[in-house]
Amino acid sequence: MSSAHKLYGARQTGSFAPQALFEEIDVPHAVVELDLARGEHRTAAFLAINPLAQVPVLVTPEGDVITESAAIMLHILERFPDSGLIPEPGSAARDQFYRWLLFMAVNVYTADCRVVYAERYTTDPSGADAVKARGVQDMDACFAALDSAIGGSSYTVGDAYSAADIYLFMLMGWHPDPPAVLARHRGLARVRENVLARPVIARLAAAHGFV
Ligand SMILES: N[C@@H](CCC(=O)N[C@@H](CS)C(=O)NCC(=O)O)C(=O)O
Repeated sequence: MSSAHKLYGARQTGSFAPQALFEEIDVPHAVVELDLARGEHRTAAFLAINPLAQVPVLVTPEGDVITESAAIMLHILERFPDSGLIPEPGSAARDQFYRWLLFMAVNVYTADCRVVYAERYTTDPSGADAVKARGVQDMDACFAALDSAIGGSSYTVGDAYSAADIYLFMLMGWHPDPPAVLARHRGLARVRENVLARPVIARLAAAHGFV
């Protein structure tokens, strides 16, 4: 049993958000970086941890395995309640935090999976291009909804920086054409700029190749 949280991840993947959250709140953690291109997420050792062959995976100090990027974010926020990166329990802002974090995980992340892994989402050997095109359209529609919810605010949930902003920053980086998204959506561009102004994020975003 290890004494620190262990995060299995890979460059430019969903492990960025929990890694950035750990670093923002200065919690000791170990990152095990896998090379997905070399199939390191399909080894027997990793499949024993996550049979889905996906990152991110968090192993808690107690040895419990948590998959699903949003669940990992929520685990960290609950375990470290002084993080300041989630609105107060019971507040209307907390509801909006859950709303948009889950919206992103359920809709934007999966749309991106259809873009990146299009061939997995069709039984038609020639259908991948259409799946990918629809995935991009769906990402665009989701980003428009997020931008509209942000309006003139500084962050995803009002004017307070939260873990939802880290997650949104990551998803914006996955779009095939981020500059086009940012040009269309001033709210998203503002949030991205505010998130990138944070030294921890700027450093990690560069390491992951997001900037
Ligand atoms: N629903 C999962 C999705 C995880 C996921 O799709 N991870 C990708 C990287 S972003 C992955 O591991 N891809 C490797 C593969 O599927 O072969 C989450 O939110 O954590």
